[in-house]
Amino acid sequence: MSPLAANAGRDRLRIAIQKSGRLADPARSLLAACGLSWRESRDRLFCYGESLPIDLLLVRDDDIPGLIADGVCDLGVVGRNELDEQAAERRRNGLAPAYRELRGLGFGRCRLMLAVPEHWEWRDAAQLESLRIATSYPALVNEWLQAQSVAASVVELSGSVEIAPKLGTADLICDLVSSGATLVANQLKPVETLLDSEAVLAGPVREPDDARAPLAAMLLRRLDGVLKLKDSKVLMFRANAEQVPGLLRLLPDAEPPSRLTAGVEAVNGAGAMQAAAESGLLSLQALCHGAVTWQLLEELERAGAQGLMVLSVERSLV
Ligand code: PRT
Ligand code: ZN
Repeated sequence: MSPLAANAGRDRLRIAIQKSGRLADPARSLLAACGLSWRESRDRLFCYGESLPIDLLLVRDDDIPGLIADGVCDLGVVGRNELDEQAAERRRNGLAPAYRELRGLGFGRCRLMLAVPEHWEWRDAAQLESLRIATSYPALVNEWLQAQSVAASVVELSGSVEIAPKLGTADLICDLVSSGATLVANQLKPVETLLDSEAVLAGPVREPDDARAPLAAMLLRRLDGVLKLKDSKVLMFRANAEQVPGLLRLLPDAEPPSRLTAGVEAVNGAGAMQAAAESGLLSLQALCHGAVTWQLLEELERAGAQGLMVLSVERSLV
């Protein structure tokens, strides 16, 4: 489909996500947390957006960068590894960039790593001269080799990369690693990281200038709210003004002190606030990113905090 045909008269936003695989469920959950809902189609390739004019296209992850480049989709959720590989491939073919990463989404984390047989003594990339590297990411590996000024040959494989050294089709590999168990099972060890990857939201280099633009902006704003609050908690407590600096030092992951506000919005009720005001205590709240453990609460209590309460954050536009 030509980009023009794909784009003509579209007033609904279309997002490509993986149909099945590692990124499929988390991508859906994340979009649902942004307030999107869909009517499932029978063929399960296209889901019509019900709550908002935002539809889903369910595809293979490898197809997502191309669908964005062709204007068939406006956004896509795809691994950075896949996006960067196809971008490197475009560069190799002298094509202009066609998509860009808009947000890291914090799931599907893995690393593209060079791995060598366990018994090798690894020093540096110069060792790779004239060797064969099996990978499903030839463009990224070639760019990396070039940056290292090393001439090695890249053997492209679409799957089962890690058995290539055993089969004798390559000397080492470059593949995605998450737990590292697959490498261990194949007597390989990771030695260099070429890319830190996670699922990303990708979009075209040129944004649409029609009804899809405000939809995309709204989605990004909601997404930022969801991502920011993913592991966040509101911590509420009371303390004397002079104890506040010491308490803040115990909350390194909290929003800056300016966000720690006195009184007014406290949810522990007017009665408690009144009592706090009368006793000369401040009612305080801090938005904390990261774990708020029992141990932290106990330390805060020892440092003078009273009436500690930890609350989940449902939604926020910040
Ligand atoms: O059908 P479709 O083409 O859509 O799916 P796919 O089979 O190409 O992709 P899928 O679902 O396997 O992976 C989708 C994306 O998940 C990848 O592009 C990465 O961005 C991300 N991801 C995260 C991973 C891994 N972790 C991962 N561990 N993708 C693949 N692996 C493989 C890796 O290649 C190796 O074979 O898992 C094995 C290693 O795992 P560990 O835990 O033993 O290190
Ligand atoms: Zn794939």
